[in-house]
Amino acid sequence: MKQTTSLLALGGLLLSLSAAGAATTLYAHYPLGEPGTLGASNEPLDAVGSRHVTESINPGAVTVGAGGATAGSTAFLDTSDPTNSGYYHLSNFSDLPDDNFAIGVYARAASLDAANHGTVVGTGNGGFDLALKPNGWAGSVFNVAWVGEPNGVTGSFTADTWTHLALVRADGVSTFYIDGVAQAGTFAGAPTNGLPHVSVAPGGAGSGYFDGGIDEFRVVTFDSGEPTANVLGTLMNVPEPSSLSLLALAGAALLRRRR
Ligand SMILES: [Ca+2]
Ligand SMILES: [Ca+2]
Repeated sequence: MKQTTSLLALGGLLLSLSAAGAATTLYAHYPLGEPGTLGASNEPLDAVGSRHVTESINPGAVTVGAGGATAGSTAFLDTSDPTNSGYYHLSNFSDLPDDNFAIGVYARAASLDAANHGTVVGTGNGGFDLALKPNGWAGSVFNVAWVGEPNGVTGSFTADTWTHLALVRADGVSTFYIDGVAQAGTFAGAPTNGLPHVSVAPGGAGSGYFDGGIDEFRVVTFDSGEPTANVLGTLMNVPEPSSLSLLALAGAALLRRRR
C-alpha cells in the first residue's frame, strides 16, 4: 500500500513537472543543417512555424558541417570561410514579446582573431545579440547596451569548442548566460525585436560577420516567474537541472519506503 501511495505521489510529481515545463514555449527553432532545415541557399528554416530567415548575403560561402554541438544535433551551419556571409529576415520577429523571452545558440570558432568577430544570432537592431567580440563571447542589446562584460567576457572563449550562449529577459531584467551560467552585469532596458539575424550583425558593417560554427538557434517565450533552469533547459535542449534533482529526490524517497 505504501508503495502504491509512493508511486501515485511520483506520478503526481511527474505531471506537475511536465505542467511546469509547458510554461516555456518554443517561439522558433533553427536546427541549422539537418535534412529539411535549410533553404535553397542554406537559409535557416524554422522547425516550429514559418519564421524562416530568407534573405542571404554571399550564401555560396556557407557550408553544412557534419556532427553537431549536442546529442540532439547531427549537422550545423559553417560560416568559417573568410567571405562575409549571413542571413536575415525583414520582419518576422516583430511579434516576439520584449519581456519574458530568451534566445540561445551553440557556437564555436577557430580563434579569437578579429576576422572571426561578429554576430552569431540576433533579433534585430535594438534587439538581443549574441556575438564573438575581442574579449570573448558577448551578449548585448544591439547598438544600445552590453549585457555582461563590454566587448565579451574575458576568458570565455576556447578555440574550436562548442559553447552555448543565451540572453534571457525575465520580468524586466536581461542576463547573459554562457553554458547555462549567469554572467555578471545585467540590463534593465527593453529590447526592440524585429529582424532575425544569423552570422551577420544588423546593418552588416566590416566586423559584423561571424566566422565559425553555428548550431541549434532557439527562441522561447515564458510565463512570468518561470524558473530560469526551465528556460535554459529548453534553449539548450537538455532536461532541466531542477527537474532532474527533484526526480532524484522522489526516486530516493521511493527506495527508502521499499526497504
Ligand atoms: Ca543542428
Ligand atoms: Ca564567413
